[in-house]
Amino acid sequence: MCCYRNQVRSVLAVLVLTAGCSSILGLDDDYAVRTDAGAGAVGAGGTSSGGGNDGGDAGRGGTAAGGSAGTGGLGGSSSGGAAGGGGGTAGSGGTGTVVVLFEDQFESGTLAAWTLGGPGDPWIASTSTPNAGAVAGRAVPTTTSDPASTMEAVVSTVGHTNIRLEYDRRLLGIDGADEFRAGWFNGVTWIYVEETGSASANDAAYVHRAFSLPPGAENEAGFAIRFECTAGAVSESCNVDGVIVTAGP
Ligand SMILES: [Ca+2]
Repeated sequence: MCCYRNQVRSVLAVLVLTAGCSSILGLDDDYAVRTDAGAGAVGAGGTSSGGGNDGGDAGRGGTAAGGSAGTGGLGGSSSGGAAGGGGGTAGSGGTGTVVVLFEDQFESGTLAAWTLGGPGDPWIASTSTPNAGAVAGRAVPTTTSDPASTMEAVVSTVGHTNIRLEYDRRLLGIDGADEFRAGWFNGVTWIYVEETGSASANDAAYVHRAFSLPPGAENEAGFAIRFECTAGAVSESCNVDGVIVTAGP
């Protein structure tokens, strides 16, 4: 009798322990314990209102047979921080403006802006054959020692791009033995945009010339422009007016 009663007590003790401490049975706290209705617990919703966090995981269904799936957690509040501002608009290319780096219309009546060279008679500021205004640059070299008469001007293009050279010229009586040349200096060598070579020229009026110079003309402290005239007769001349060097856009 006593042994039978002891066995009963032992079984009851196990049942009491089992009912009083679920952790002993290894139940995961994340799992909703099956309720009377058999429904899974509701997952916790995201609570952060700062970042609009994702909602909590869906609740897991009860593990016991018959338990239904838990209801998904509520989404986090969307009243969190606003989306970051968009990147600034990229600067546009800018239309830019043309900058005049050098201009001589010769109306001052001098060639102060120029450096003159021989051996021919030098270029002068002359009223005999102007284009715009009353004065132009004019050379009557009276020698065919090439180049006979030169005038050049240094025009720094540092900080500038898209260099352009324009001028008007009128060549009178230039024949095969004569020469007119216009050019620019890239810091190392002269590059000519126009030269008559063995051709003749006898302009009835001024001819406008405009040249967009290559990148070698850009950002060059030693950039310079130059006009050369070579002609033997007193009736032969080179006439230049409206010399302009511009940069950009
Ligand atoms: Ca002029």
